[in-house]
Amino acid sequence: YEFSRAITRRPAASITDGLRAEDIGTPDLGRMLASHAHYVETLKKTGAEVIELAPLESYPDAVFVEDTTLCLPQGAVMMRPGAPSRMGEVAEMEPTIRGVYDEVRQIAGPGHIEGGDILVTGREILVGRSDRTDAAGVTELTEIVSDWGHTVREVFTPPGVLHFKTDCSLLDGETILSTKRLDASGCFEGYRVLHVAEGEEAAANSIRFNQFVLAPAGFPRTTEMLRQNGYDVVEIDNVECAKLDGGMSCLSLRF
Ligand code: CIR
Repeated sequence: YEFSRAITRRPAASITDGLRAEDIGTPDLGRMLASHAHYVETLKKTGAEVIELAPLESYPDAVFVEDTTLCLPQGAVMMRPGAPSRMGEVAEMEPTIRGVYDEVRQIAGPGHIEGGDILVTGREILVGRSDRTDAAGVTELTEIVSDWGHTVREVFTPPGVLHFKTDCSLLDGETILSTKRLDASGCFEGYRVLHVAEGEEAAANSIRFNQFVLAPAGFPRTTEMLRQNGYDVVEIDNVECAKLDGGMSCLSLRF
């Protein structure tokens, strides 16, 4: 959760065509740009360098950069998204990654894996199988990162939940913020787990970035609980990204 850099990409006008499980309204670009600017400014406030990429009209979901790459201290792994419309985002991200990493590996397939399903903790890498991440994708990632000394543990994303990290986030090396439904699967045994408040499940997609926890606004009981536990929470408007099943983690690559 301690990072010196992040990569973000500004939302494009085509965001209105972004993927969504359920149609709860068309995202408003103006409001999304304002929230995105607040998000980027908060990352920068920690002293981190933020590489801000230009909007990509041809990929409506490209603002959700997290799904394209796994950034580790030893190197980066370019993902292979399970959503066909998002496959091309990886090649768009690769030159930026090569500019900051010497070691870049690629999930070659046939499996699929998206960054939103990967949680890197202080001791292991948890990968949630989901509609976007399959067994072959997990196996290929395991082969790559075990070369770098990492252990991968395959876990499962609850049915109807887009990504593993839709329902959890890392608060520090040993502490996870999770929904009760995900924690009930037992995947966080041995960790300290804080639960989001009942009815505030969407607050689980927060991120710890240096001194701050960036959390979606509108979940007051969870925010209060985090503050009581000593976290410095910055609330970011996530109403527009939420229409596309996106949250705090999706909007950046952090390393
Ligand atoms: C998608 O369905 O792929 C996008 N609309 C949302 C991606 C969210 N990404 C993430 O949770 N890492």
